[in-house]
Amino acid sequence: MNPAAAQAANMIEAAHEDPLRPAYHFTAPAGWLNDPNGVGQVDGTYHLFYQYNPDGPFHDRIHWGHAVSEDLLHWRDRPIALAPSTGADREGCWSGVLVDDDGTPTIIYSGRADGRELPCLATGSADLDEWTPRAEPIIDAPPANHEITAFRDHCVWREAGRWRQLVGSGIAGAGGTAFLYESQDLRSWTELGTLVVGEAGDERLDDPDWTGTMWECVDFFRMSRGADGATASPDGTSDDEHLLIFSAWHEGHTLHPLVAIGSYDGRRFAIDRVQRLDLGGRHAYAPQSFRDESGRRIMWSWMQEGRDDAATDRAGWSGAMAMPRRLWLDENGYLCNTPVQELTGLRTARLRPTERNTTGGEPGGLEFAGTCVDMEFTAVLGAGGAVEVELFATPDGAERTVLQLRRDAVGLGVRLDRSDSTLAAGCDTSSHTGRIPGPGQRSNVRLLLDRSSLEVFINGVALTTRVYPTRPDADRIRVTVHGEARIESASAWELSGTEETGRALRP
Ligand code: DQQ
Repeated sequence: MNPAAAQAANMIEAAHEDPLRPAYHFTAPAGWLNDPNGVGQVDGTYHLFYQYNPDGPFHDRIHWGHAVSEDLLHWRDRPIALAPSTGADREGCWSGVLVDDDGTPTIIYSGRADGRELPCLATGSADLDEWTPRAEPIIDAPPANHEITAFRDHCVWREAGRWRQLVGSGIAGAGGTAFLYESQDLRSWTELGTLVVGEAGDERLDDPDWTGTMWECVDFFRMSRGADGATASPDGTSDDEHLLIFSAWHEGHTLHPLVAIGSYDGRRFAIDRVQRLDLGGRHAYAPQSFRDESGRRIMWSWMQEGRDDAATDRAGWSGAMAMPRRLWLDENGYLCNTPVQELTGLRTARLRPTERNTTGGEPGGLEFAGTCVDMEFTAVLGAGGAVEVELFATPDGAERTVLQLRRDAVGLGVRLDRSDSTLAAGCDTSSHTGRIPGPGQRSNVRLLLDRSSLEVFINGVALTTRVYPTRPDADRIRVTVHGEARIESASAWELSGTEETGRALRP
């Protein structure tokens, strides 16, 4: 075996042996994965392209990996779609989208060369397996009349018989933005100015609502309250609202995805309100959504790692996709997300809980065991009542991740405490906190555990995070209620793994 082949085999083997690699979430064969790209459904088949480095578990010389699925759960690798060439993408093929150009599959992406990115285009074969990039960018420079912080990532749609494109950016001294362009043929573009400009103000890296100085991975579409999302085109019904999802970025910090909701007049977007898309912030970064053939708006995002480079290097892999989620606007105009219903198809054994007594001797808790688990329950919380769920916990509590839901004077608060989530050094153990909108006492809670990934959904509010327990007995799930609180209909299932066998770094 030549040294490169031996290195590839070692990386794949290390990834397979890592007990913390998710079993039912999509990961690359090994190496590095970041943003979902070109997500869509063509003739019934779902396509997931993704930012991929097959040469190691670090961000470098980014390719576009490609996988297909019929059920959003089981994926088959396809050949790498894009690789750095000698042209405008010679340093990497960064994020972008897939569109249907009158029957020709077409990718619009950010080609990186000379330390900056420019919009590029590649055309594909009918089966989306072979791609031919154009040597020259389709927009040869960022807008000249602004001092910009960066210029990359794309959202492309049809509007009034023409193509429209947004490119994520930021204006120095002002805030994040997206530049709007128009084209007849996807190759020659006219700039129409900024869609909207954020207000960055002072640097606030720890503020989960800060909109940052640059907007990565802009995703623009419209939706009606109580219905699934359509395209960004303005010819919807009068009760439609427009939504701009972006990932707030600042000088190399990938901060968190946010959603701006408002109205669009064909040139400008007037923001009415901004909300967090996921209370786990950077662990659900760079989301991209599409409308599937059944009309659902489905979103993918990148579950960034939270362990250090040395651990990632040993593991041979980095990055997983969050479960694909269905998006909808509730009747109050809040953007909700929940795992696609297909996921229940992975449920195998139903987990039997054991009743636990509280420290006062009263029955008040349940205990399950498992690390690849889908669990749901209803929490009924009166004033001051709380529910606590310990996850990935050892029997002695030396390792445990704690989710707490508490009803206080203002409403329902959630806290995810990772301070004891691992005995390993070098992991991100910061907490996530947030509020769950709505006045009711009942909350539907869904938990997805997958070895090092944890996704929580409470009444449509998502919290995605990563934890790295070290002990093999860190498999307890303990639910405890405090004060005016009770749990109804708790169920949990083990989920089966979905990874294709015999994967190669360059399929
Ligand atoms: N990742 C890509 C960029 C994008 C960033 C590079 C977001 O195109 O801005 O891999 O994670």
